[in-house]
Amino acid sequence: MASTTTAASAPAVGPIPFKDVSDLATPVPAEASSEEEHNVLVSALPSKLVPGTQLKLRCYQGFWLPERFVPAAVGLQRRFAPRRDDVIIASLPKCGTTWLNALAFATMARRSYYPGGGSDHPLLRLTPHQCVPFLDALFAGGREAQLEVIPSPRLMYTHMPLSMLPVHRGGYRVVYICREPKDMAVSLWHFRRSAHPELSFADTVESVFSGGNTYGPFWDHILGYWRASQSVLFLRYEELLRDPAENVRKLARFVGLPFSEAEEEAGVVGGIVELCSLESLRSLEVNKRGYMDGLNFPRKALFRKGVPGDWVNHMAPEMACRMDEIVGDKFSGSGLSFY
Ligand code: PAP
Repeated sequence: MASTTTAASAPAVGPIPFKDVSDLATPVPAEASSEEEHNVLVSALPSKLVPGTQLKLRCYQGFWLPERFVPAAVGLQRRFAPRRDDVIIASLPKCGTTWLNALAFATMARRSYYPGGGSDHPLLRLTPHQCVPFLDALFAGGREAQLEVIPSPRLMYTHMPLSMLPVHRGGYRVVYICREPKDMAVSLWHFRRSAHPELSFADTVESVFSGGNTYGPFWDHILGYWRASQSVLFLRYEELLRDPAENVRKLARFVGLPFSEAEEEAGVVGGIVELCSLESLRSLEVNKRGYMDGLNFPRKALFRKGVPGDWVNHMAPEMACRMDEIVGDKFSGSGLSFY
């Protein structure tokens, strides 16, 4: 990965909204032998269901991945060919991915798409997730060739742990976002409930804090990126809420596209923050209606409350205390804390 001090050269034409180009490359059918290999590999791994859902997880190299994404992890490790100016957003689900995708897209694409009022910005007609390709789904679905048609610099996102990315084939930049774990669990429960209304809150929280939830254990996921934070830009959802403009500037510097004085004076940073605010995204038709691509979750479930500390409205003090003890124990000595 690139160091935080490396500056990228002037941008080419990317990133462009992925949805606008994703039909240009046809899927490459997996070879029968490699598909068979994958099936054997996947079926040999420990498995379990996410409580209250039919989503099967498999434990691959220490992480509980959705079953269909295990071949994606293998594909990412073996075949993903990052470009030097790639930017990858990484996160656990419900830690601010949608917001960061929007902010990073608006920041990196600002010379093609002006983020100010009255513009026809792609984020006004597409969801943030439609603008930024999801590596896990592309590699799981044999659609990775679609990444080749995107002009540089590419912006992509993943929920995979750092160990599933081809770190030795370096040169690209990784931006990670983490969130206070109790709030992450609360957000996850609300999101899943939009498709599974009977889902138990206690079961969801227990599964998150036992380490067995999607892409978990969460502590290993977070610590993997935290320990690499010399080269990874490590952001926190709560910090983004506290000072979005400063975090956008930090992001722009990290991807080698710092804001010029003229841009600062023209209020470009404020324009990006406003365009990507929860209120703004939530009010758009494209984010209000329909379902997430390929999933049975309504898009609007991604835009809920967006506040720190919502766990207090859901967890009894004893439960919160127990979860804090787990977090204290798992992050002890790491230099990372959530309080
Ligand atoms: P994903 O990983 O499945 O894409 P993600 O976007 O990380 O989900 O999580 C959704 C959370 O981010 C929601 O938090 P909540 O349930 O606690 O409310 C959602 O409200 C919040 N969120 C989405 N967009 C924004 C935004 N523009 N600003 C602040 N928070 C946001």
